[in-house]
Amino acid sequence: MRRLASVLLVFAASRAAAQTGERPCPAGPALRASVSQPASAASMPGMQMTSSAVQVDSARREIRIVAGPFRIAGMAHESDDMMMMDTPVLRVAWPVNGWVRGYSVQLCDGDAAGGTALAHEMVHHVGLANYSRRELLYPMVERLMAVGKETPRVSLPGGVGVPLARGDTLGLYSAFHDVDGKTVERAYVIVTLPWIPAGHNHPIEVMPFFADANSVIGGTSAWDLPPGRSEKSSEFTMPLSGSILALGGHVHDYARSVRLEDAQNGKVLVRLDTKLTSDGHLIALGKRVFGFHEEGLPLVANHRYRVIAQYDNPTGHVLKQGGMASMAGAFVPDDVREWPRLDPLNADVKRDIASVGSHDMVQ
Ligand SMILES: [Cu+2]
Repeated sequence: MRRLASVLLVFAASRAAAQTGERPCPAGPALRASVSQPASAASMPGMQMTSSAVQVDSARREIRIVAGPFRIAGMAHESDDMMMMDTPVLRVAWPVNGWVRGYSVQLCDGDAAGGTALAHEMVHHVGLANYSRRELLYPMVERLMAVGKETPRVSLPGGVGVPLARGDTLGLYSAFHDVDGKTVERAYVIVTLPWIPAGHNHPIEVMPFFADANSVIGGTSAWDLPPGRSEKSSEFTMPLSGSILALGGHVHDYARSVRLEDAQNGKVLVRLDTKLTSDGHLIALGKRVFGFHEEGLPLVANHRYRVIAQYDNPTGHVLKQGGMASMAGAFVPDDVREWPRLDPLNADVKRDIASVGSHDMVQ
């Protein structure tokens, strides 16, 4: 439960919006045929291995990643606790030069004769890591986009895109759970990424921004939440200058706010407040859009900043791993060539790569 895996989740579209324009699921046989089997499966007749395929739809300007089959086992639910099934990370080579401007996820039944969508509630989260680029602030691979059941689609404003190059390596990770105890033998995930091809109008180039109040590489960034009022903060130094165009975040129950401060003079730059139930459970965390076609919030190279979370735990006892807080959004670097390089030999980066998918989740 590390973080809000996607950064661009701040632009997550509503469920209603996500349903319009969605393409129907392909029929089961077409789905099964679209994902070729890895060579290792040949030695096991009748056995189907989970794999993935990338399709380029130039007419619609969409890249589709099809992955499967996944078996989603029905479980007897004795409590509300969700039994989650994590899938292995599937590596995918990005096929085109250009900019990604959104992300949506469908779950389809590979055993249906016709095209049949499975309940979106079965998707706990589906995300993409980018092994070819570093996070801005941490020695970690970029978490490009992710969605969960509450947010089936991410959509950037028109004329805005995240750059990806042909040959970039992405990792698809996901987690599912059953609905009503029913087992699905062969589910397929289709991730659709609308893209702006290189050579067309150059969009405003945005990059994911992520800052954690308790950054832990390769493990969970949750902490044990003490009773009463408390704060958790961590500082970072900007590696390059640029501006934040939009900022959201992720917190847990009993959080009051998360804010970004100038660590050198204590000035509050952005503060996101929570909406809580009367007993302190999280309803929503605010977000802030500075605007895409106007000035964003400037952050300056080599300057120190701080992320601070405020909590008020009314339960009277320590909540194990109860605290979590991060801010995530879209960032425009002044000069993208100054983006910090990913060093695959760095111990932190190695630890992070080994943990992709296991601590990333949307909720
Ligand atoms: Cu969390």
